[in-house]
Amino acid sequence: VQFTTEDVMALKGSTRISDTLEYFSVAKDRNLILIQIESMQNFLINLEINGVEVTPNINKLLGESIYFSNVYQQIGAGNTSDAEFLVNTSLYPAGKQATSKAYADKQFPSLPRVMKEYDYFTTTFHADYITYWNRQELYPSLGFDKFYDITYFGEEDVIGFGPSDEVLFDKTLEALVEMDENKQKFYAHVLSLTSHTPFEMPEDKVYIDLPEKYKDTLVGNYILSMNYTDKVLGDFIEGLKQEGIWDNSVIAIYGDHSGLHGRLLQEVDNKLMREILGYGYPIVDRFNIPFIIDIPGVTKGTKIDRLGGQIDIMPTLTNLLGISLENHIIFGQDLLNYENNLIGMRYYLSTGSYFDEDVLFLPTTSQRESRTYDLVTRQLTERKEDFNDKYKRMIQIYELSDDYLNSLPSK
Ligand code: GP9
Repeated sequence: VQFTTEDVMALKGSTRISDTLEYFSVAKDRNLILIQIESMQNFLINLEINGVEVTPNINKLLGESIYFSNVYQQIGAGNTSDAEFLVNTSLYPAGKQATSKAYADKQFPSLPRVMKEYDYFTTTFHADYITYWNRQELYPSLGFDKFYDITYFGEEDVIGFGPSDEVLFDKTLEALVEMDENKQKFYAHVLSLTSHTPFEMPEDKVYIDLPEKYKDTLVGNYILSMNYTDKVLGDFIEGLKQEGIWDNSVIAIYGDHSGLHGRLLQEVDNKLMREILGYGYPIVDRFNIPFIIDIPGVTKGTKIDRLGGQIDIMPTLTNLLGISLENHIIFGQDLLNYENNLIGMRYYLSTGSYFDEDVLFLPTTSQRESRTYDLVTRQLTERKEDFNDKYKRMIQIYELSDDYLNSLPSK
């Protein structure tokens, strides 16, 4: 293709924060454990209901992590699998079709591939069948050395879609210990599953009491399932510490996409969300996911409100690991060193919708006039300035990403 990452940066208008590259290589040669939490939205972070924390273990990590609070999902029709694609390539997903199907035959320049150049062993862990979302094609496209699916995790303790997150984290830990004992540094992408809609938890896996009004509501069930996942994640973290892996790793956590959306929400759910947020439940909050990086002994509790998307996760992590993406075409940026981001969405919003540092902009379609949401108040605004310049640049960015994907060689 006839363009470079710099051209993409110019279209976004993004700029370097300072002359020095902050945090470069601070986690050199550490393992990378990248945890994708099913359906996790940002409003859960530090949320208390009747004085009880919903995600106490993740909240505890914040005290020693960099927490990006203004990051958004960017998936298309491929949902969870598109999130996997985004964070492993820093490219835009296909949109109307799952990327794992639309580009099934392609070989992507990717995080696993570049990490292999630095002698990492690259693995991905998901407790479902590999065939769901065509992952038997996606994982070779991404270049993982090894995948672990339900055939490794077994069929005990099934909740909803598959083996519970407890089984996922326990057996993932076993595999990581083995790699560590073999003195093999690794990149492990770990995908949780239990907190998948409809979020119905068996009674013996409910660990907090919610007020009566949450009983049998979607919001209530969502909160209970996220609390469960947080609990077993806490056990996984303890296990990593006991096995001596924790201090020699980078642990990053993010959400793949929203859990509470659309027709699933009843009136009672919207009322509960209004109580939780202190305002109605706008689409800005629906798409807002957490992104947290803990480098034990290095990072300190820092909250960063700079705008980001799932597309930025790969370049942010490679900077920390001292891995160069110099010859890569990427559409994201290192969130610790660049600002003035432009984050695109399509499929769940009309193509060309974007987040910039101030607003979420949705262009005019055949059905609706354009709309603008303020990222601070989260509310619809009456702002009338011309949003078309960024909208046009966003469309151009999608064209470049699609062209690039089409130009890639087959596996
Ligand atoms: C399926 C699981 C859930 O394997 O990852 O996918 P989703 O329905 O959330 O896209």
